[in-house]
Amino acid sequence: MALHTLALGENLHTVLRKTAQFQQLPWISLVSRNVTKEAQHDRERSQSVTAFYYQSAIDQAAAKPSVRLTPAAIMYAGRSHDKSHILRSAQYLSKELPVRIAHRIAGFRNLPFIVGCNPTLLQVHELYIRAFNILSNFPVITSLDQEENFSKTLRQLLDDHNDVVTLLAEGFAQVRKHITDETLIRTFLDRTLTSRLGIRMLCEHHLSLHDEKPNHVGVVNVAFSPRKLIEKRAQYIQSVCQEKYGKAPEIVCNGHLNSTFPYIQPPLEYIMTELLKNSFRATAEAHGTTSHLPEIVVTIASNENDFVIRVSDRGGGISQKVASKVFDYNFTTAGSVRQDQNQEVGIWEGFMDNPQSSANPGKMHGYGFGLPTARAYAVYLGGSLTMETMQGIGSDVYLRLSHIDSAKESFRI
Ligand code: ADP
Ligand code: K
Ligand code: MG
Repeated sequence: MALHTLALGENLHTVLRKTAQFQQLPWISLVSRNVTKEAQHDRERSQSVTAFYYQSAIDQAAAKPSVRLTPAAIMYAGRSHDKSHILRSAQYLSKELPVRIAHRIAGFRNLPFIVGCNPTLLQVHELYIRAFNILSNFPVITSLDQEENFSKTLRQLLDDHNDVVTLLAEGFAQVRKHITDETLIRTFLDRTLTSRLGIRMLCEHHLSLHDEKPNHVGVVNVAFSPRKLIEKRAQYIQSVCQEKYGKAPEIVCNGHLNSTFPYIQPPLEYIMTELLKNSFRATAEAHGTTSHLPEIVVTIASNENDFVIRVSDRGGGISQKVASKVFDYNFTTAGSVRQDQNQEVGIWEGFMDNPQSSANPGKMHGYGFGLPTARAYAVYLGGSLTMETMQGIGSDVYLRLSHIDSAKESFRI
């Protein structure tokens, strides 16, 4: 069957089921591009590729519901000297992760055929199948020795999946021309990115149960200070901005400067980095001829159930034509994405252990993933992200997030 005889609207799954002849098609070999790093992966690979066709284990797992926990449940899960809490956590993850991954694989299979067979997206699809195989074949964990192996496997998988966001950004940039339905992409990416965020938070939480860090219960920083985070990220972005434009605006924080509360810092760090980069870039570009730049003002308000961070810039705002698209994935006014790829999308690299170094080689913009990803994360974390802009003047972005320890039931991870 020739590729051109397929209806473009059909999804990959349907098409693959239709004919086993597909196994001989040359495009399937593209799947291996960059994936097979070592010879030992070969066997896994053939299993993975087989799983594009024979997927009953994945189908069964995908039919199960995911068990999502509140941060409070995660945080206050009893600690015990005999480390049985670590064992329980591993048992939960070894059941839960294959289900979540299977849901994502189902998402890839339901992409329209022309999208799903893009080599870069197939590469990610295969990474998920490989992770599914590794985790669902993992023996039942009953001892701390097994748990240690499981943790090693998790760490390795987290590393293997570091570039997934960059690959998705590249893949979707390549297939955009084939897609007319924006909501299709948005739904897929919102789900895939937030599910990945949840999985990574759970894994990092589990891994960090092994070592005690001051002020932390696993992934939760019990004395999180929004101001400190903002100032730290601003300092980094300032240096990137300085390098790129030869100047950078100052940042001023006001509002509830001294508030601290328990929070899971990494996703907020990602969101704030993206918002600040946008404001720094807009400010530097809107005031191209002057050396003095208007400052960026960040206001913090922390209340009973939620907290709000407003980023306010004088970066010239956004025209009406552009404003309707800024939350679209891959929409950017940065010119050719190839020219200035924004590796910040891979910020989960080194996620948790050293946020300072996790910031990738400095780029101020890139694939147009900053705002949509930040908004998807905010919604996943029980909040919202909105933008008000005054063309010719500047923009205000409001990030609202729920506290994880409020009386109101919070979001689930
Ligand atoms: P990227 O920064 O990679 O272009 P984003 O999703 O972060 O992608 O932003 C999309 C677009 O929205 C930017 O290219 C820019 O045109 C516009 N934008 C975002 N934030 C601001 C801002 N604070 N001021 C002016 N324009 C902005
Ligand atoms: K965008
Ligand atoms: Mg951006």
